[in-house]
Amino acid sequence: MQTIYSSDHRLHQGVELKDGAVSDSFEKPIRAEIVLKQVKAAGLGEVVTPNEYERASYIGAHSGRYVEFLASAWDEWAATGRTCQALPLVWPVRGMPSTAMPQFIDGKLGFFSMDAGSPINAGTWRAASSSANSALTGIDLLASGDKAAFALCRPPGHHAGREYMGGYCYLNNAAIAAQRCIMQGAQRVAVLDIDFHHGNGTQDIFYDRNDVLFVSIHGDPGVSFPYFAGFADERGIGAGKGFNLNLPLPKGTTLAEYEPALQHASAVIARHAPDALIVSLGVDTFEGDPISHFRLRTPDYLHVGEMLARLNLPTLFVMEGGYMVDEIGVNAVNVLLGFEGRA
Ligand code: B3N
Ligand code: ZN
Repeated sequence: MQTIYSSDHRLHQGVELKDGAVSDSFEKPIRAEIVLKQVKAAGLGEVVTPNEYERASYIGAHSGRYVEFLASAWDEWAATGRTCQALPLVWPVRGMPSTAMPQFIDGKLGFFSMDAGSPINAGTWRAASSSANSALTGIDLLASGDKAAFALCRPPGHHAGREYMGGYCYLNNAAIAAQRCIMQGAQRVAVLDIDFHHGNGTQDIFYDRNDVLFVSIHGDPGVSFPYFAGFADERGIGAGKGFNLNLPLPKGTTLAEYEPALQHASAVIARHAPDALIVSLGVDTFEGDPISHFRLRTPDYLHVGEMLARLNLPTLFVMEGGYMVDEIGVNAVNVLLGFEGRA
């Protein structure tokens, strides 16, 4: 399969709060470089750069005003004379009377975010839009007849909701891809999220829709980020009722517990009979991941890929998390090799 990759991701390096101090984020440029190196070492297939797309291509998954905010946030922040990364400080939590979008950048940062995990710097928009363009290019490859494609997206996307950034995410690459698929005439799409963290952003975007099924296998949000979404009783709303499935698993989950959940997810996806499958591929389910709590091992990822191949659907893999940088490449590429029957 082809890999879509843009070196623009290097323009973005975030910071985050760790134990009360600000330091470089776990989500760093070397992650994508290590995955790319392994794609080449394994001979997965051609590596191509993403096509350019209009900003309007992100609308549908996101609101117009959120996309405009992201595109202009750095300039608005820099216009105040600050050169540090732009971070939110105030959020509109329960009970606050105003739901209006603030006029000033400091207010907008809180209005359009779920946490302080997605700082904005001079290169963030370029990196985030190139990342989304990689996912869009992947959908176009499927539309032209490719059986599978790998969008090596960075920054990741699955925590970004219709109108918010968070958890290292800005544009929801998988959701933007799913929306394009529908716009191109697909009747039904499925998004399967196998990152350790619940894809709250993707859930948010499709929660009231029955054309895009969202299934997520993730760490129990009672004890893991994002804490406020990802519980089993979140099944969708209105027309979307029954088209959202969360399969939270406990800390310490190994392949023995993971496999039945993936089988269940696969059966539900097969029943939806989608025209395409989009896999939010996070490998922070790995036993050595520094911020996650599952215990999958490197060979397990081959098996995960084999199981996904049994769905026999045009499939776009979209890179999400994974922070054990030495192993992120081999683990991610193992899913793809397993999918291609090259285990
Ligand atoms: O959850 C965390 C976190 C957990 C453990 C940590 N240790 C043990 C150093 C540090 C941080 N942080 C909140 C931000 C997590 C964002 C997750 C992004 C992701 O991979 N999504 O799929
Ligand atoms: Zn994750």
